[in-house]
Amino acid sequence: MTRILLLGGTSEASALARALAERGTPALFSYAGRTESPVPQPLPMRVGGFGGVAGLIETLRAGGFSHVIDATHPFAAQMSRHAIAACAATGVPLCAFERPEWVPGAGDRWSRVTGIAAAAAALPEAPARVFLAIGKQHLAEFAGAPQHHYLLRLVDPPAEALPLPDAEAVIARGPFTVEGDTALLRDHAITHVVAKNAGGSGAAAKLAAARALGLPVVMIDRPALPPRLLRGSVEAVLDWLDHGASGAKRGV
Ligand code: 3Y8
Ligand code: NAP
Repeated sequence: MTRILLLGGTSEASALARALAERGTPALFSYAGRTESPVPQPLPMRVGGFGGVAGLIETLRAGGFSHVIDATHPFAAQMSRHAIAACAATGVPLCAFERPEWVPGAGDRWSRVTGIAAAAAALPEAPARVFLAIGKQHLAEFAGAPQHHYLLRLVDPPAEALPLPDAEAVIARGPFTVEGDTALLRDHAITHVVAKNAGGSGAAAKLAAARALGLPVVMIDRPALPPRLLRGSVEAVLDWLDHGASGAKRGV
């Protein structure tokens, strides 16, 4: 009996949810509960952590799940590591659904760094005006560079004071447009953009805007993950479900 646990929270997960709902494949869509009102899905949803690897193992067993699809964000590394461990422990086949990383093109002025703390160190000493488009979970890592003016983009209004002395937040949920992001960077006289190498289209607008305005981008590389079976499109994931998963062993 097929029953899928879909670890979501990205555009890819939402696209896959639509495809599974259209086919009538039994599936449960899982959000971490990071935002106040996540986008509804055409599948039954659960919101909140599982309680670590042990909690996820318990969920897999109690829920009778036949497959796990990890369609979380490339920077949701802990969730992905937990999925690898729990699927290894239970023998439930796992497939990661991930978009390719962005690569610089003509006109891009990227400096690539490893880890979010390194992004703060990559900014100039002299005060700059920085578009910090990495969400809210890692802002404290920029507290060591208080001389800059920071423009933040958050999904929900910040619940407590921002950990940066000179910061303002725009509240918006992507996907974003090149026109909108170009106007945003220009209106705020931004001199530097900091971004995670998320890949996909939902967060790419700011890179095209930075290119159009000739702005430097500090690009944070993705965290490394253990090897796992990976697909890059809804069709390829569905093909795995239909043909590959039965005999699939964990790993690539
Ligand atoms: C809770 C679900 C869909 C999914 C939309 C994608 C596109 C818009 C772009 C910028 C970058 C950022 C951030 C971003 C994008 C999509 C996608 C994507 C980046 C929602 C969502 C959840 C989250 C969590 C949130 C993080 C934050 C990261 C904002 C929903 C809207 C910066 C990542 O306030 C917080 O604590 C926010 C936390 C994790 C990164 C961070 O560390 O702060 N996403 N984003 C998911 C859950 O609870 O499980 O609320 O509806 C989903 C989307 N965010 O179906 O259309 O797929 O990438 N999300 C980054 O890429 O850098 C914004 O501003 O340019
Ligand atoms: P993370 O650091 O990898 O995970 C931290 C903990 O959050 C996990 O151990 C798990 O808690 C819980 N969790 C994460 N994703 C979950 C999911 N889909 N369903 C249930 N529990 C989940 O995760 P994150 O980076 O905070 O990302 C959280 C969510 O936001 C994910 O759905 C991700 O796809 C989405 N998102 C993240 C980013 C980003 O930049 N990180 C960008 C866009 C969207 P337990 O240990 O209790 O099980």
